[in-house]
Amino acid sequence: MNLFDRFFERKARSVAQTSGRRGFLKKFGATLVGASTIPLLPVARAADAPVLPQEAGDPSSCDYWRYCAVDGFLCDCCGGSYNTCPPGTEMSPITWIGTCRNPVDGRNYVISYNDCCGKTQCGTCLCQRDEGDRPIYRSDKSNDVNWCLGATSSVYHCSTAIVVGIAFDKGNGK
Ligand code: ABN
Repeated sequence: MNLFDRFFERKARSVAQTSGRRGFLKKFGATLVGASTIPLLPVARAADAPVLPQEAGDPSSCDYWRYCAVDGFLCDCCGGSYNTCPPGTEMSPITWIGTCRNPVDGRNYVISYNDCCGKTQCGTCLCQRDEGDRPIYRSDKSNDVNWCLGATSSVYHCSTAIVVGIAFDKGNGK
């Protein structure tokens, strides 16, 4: 008998000596029940839920909380809304990102200021709050950029303000 056979024979005898059929079924059943609970554990499920902050304020006013770092014409005044482009325009795939405090729940949200492109500039509701903006020579930190340069048409029309997540402060997890 080779080593392999002897090893399994010994294991089988040891299992037979230490457990009866009932014991085996009990352990097997417990394993099945335990395994079935694994998908119920709270594994990052919250990350998939959309972030929908409670709203207050007027999205066609420059004072609206989402616009804290915007530089552009508000799409809400141009036939679109704070998070959609007006008909006939295309949303830029590259954007300027800001962090704004929602006055309703006191939390900070990450806002993406996607430009809408393909029509000449809207011309109403110019809003320049510029929080976190740096001079254009720091191009990585400047919002004074036409993000339509990354779209099919480079013609800028207006800017949206889309919540893309909650901003957590370093350290306290809030
Ligand atoms: N992102 C708004 C914008 C567009 C064109 C030029 C400057 C700023």
